[in-house]
Amino acid sequence: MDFELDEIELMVQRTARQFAEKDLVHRADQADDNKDFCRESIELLRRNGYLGMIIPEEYGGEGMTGFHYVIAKEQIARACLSTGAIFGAHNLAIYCIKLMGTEAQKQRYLPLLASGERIGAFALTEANTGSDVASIAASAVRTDGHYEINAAKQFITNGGVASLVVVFAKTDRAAGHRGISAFIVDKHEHGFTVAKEENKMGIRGTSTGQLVFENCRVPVENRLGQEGDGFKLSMMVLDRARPSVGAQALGVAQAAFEAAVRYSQERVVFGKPLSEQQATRFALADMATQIDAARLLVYRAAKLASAGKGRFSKESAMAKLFSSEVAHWVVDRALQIHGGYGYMKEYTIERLYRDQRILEIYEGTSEIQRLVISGSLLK
Ligand code: COS
Repeated sequence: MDFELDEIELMVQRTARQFAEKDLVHRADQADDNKDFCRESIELLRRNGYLGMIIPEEYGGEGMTGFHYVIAKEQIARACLSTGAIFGAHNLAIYCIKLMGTEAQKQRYLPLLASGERIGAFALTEANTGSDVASIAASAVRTDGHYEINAAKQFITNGGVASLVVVFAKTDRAAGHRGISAFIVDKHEHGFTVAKEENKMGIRGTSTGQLVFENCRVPVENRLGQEGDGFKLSMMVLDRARPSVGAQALGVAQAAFEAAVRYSQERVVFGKPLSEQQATRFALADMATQIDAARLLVYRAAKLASAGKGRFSKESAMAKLFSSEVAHWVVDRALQIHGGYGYMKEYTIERLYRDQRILEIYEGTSEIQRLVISGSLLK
């Protein structure tokens, strides 16, 4: 597979990098203690046309592919992982509608998501289940042309700011994973409450909410696909989203690597810069090699996701697993090169160390990725 970027891909990369360097990088260090950060990030993404990036032009979007999305996300995350995560959660809802939405649902909701009149989120996880999707407790009971949804969804990225949430709930409790259905819930029309916003270790510029749906009445027309299609939809969306978490990992790893290079050239020990010491040079060489290897896996998975043919769960899981673990390792090495300064809040590496840790957890833990990969190998 060829990974040389074509002219349009290079343009997407250049434009995203300029946007990230001009508008995001200087804000990223304020993400930790700024309550308005998330809304400001959304506004920046909106103004620069990113909210509708993967929405077809006929529905008000930019008509770009999943591969373009990954290229842009890498640059955004290199400047600010919180903004990358906000961008990602919005697109989870978009992917749901693109994959299983009817023409009417696409016409109604995609333009609202493209313009930023609605901000998306993906509500699958619950307090008692994240990895084991089939055992969600949320219920959706059909009555006179509506479903009544009762659910408490946990750790929902964009939770506090989202106005269009794709909610997964059981329509048939006896049918296991085949009893799960997905619904478009519009906060303005159907209502739900944000019971809690989490206080997190990293990506503190994002809003992570607990969403409560209490007797929430949603018209039958808002169901995505058929009753029972929800589990499959969630898996299909995660297959497409995991390479984009990989892109977040690439961005963070790249930022940490660049910080380590800069610091090692400035810091003098034993009479010469750190960058002249063999131990540092070997560490930098290993970091760059790992990042490149991760990039190849992420780009391969993103190209497969863009082509959209067949199943690419294994490649997608490999990309997320490897790149998130590389990000962890690279940021750790970069912090070590910074020595005591790396542990201090004045240095960006301290935030990157906290920020990157989520990458091995959300959108499927590393353990889940290993299950998906081994399941595919042993089939
Ligand atoms: N695409 C399409 N269909 C898929 C699929 C995919 N990627 N993965 C599974 N399916 C289908 C299977 O074909 C099977 O279909 P049938 O009902 O026709 O038999 C069905 O879904 C069940 O598949 P499987 O038996 O593999 O499911 P498991 O219950 O074993 O669960 C894991 C699989 C654990 C991999 C899944 O639950 C998972 O990915 N969990 C992690 C969820 C996650 O990432 N949560 C994070 C929060 S979301 S931000």
